[in-house]
Amino acid sequence: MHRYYQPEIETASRETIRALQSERLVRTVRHVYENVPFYRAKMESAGVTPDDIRSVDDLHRLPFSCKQDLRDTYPYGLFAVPLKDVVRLHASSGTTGKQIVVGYTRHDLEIWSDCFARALVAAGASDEDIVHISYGYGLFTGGLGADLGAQRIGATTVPVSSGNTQRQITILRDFGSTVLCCTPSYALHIAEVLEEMGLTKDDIRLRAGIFGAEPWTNEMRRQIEQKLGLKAFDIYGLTEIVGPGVAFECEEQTGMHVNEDNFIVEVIDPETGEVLPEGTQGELVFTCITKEAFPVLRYRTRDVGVVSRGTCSCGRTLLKMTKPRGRTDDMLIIRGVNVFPSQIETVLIEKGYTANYQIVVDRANNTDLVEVQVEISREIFSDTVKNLTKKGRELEEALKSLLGIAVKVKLLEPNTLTRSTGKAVRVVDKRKLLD
Ligand code: DLL
Repeated sequence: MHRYYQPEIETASRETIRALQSERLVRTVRHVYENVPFYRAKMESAGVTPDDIRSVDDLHRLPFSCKQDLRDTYPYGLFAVPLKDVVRLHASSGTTGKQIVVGYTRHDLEIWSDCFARALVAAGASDEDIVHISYGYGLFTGGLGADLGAQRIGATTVPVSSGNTQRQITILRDFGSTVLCCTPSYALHIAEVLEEMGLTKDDIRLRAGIFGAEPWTNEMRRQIEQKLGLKAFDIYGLTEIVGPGVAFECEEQTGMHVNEDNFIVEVIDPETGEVLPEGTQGELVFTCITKEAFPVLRYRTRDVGVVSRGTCSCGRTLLKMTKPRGRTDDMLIIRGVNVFPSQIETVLIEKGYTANYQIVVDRANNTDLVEVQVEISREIFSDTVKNLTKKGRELEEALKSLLGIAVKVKLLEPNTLTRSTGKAVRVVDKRKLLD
């Protein structure tokens, strides 16, 4: 069994990585400047040209990019190659109804495969393994990203996708899967259904799990490990950068190694944009330096974390980031799906409801539950129960079709929700997501 997938990178010296980063950054900046009018305009207004970027030390001179830029250029405005060279699209929710769209060339998919392959090998996987993938397949990057990595290392890939937990367990048991890839909350749910089916971890053969796409605590890790009889590894990523595999955890389980040969990470003060020294908490910002189709420059993730470059007992020299400790915006992650309160508000207003609403998020049986509570006018409230139920259902349907996940609606009498004297409290999150 191999310890590293690409030791020449994963254990490279600081100088080697920096030289590689500098060379690739220079090339990428020129590539986007020449091919993406948006970046050219942004750089011009910041007074920077590709000639000013000669090494990683010049990175801070480049302007930031953010989710709004992806929405403004929807769908293909940030692509740096002709569409005929793009072999795959993925998408994720934006802050309003509009999705954000990203593209990959064949070469980009190769890079992504390598990134996920590193995560699998770090979790002890090899071509001897059967990798069961329950991340959703489709426009979400989880399923197909894990799939690329599993095939890359020559493992036997089981592309189950999400849903139907009993069937998942039958497959885990009958196929003898050894590695599980899914969201951590779904892993716990699988553990629960396993128990309900009268089975235990001894009835399955899982050894390792690669879990990410949402915040999870070390307490959850302990539960998953104990109930499923595996070692649980964290994995981080976001659609805009590549999908899962931007950073991955090793056996030390104390943070995730960033794939620095492909992505340069910076930590900034979210208020001022100032770059913070290593070891200081701030907003994570990534620059893609190897992608062809969709290389974002200094992308503000809104994820809050810390990066550090200590020595790791696994021997990897790639710097490590902590689990994201929160967000600088109000994005919620519900069953692995990104949801913005503004998306919900848009639907409410479109459907003629008041803006007096609250989103209550909770977790029961390891599944996230959302209830949208909204006040209705007195006339509507005095309608028949039958009509009210119908109205509630219609709203649930509209929300589901926009968000892609089911939420519950509760229609309230006027003036039921507590009014705030400052900012309205839109979200009540009762889940415990941080250690
Ligand atoms: O969630 C990609 C992914 C798929 C990562 C499978 C890991 C595994 P998005 O849907 O674009 O992409 O959501 C990205 O999810 O900005 C974080 O806020 C959050 N997130 C991702 N991984 C983790 C993690 C995928 N390990 C957003 N811990 C990011 C905490 C995570 N939050």
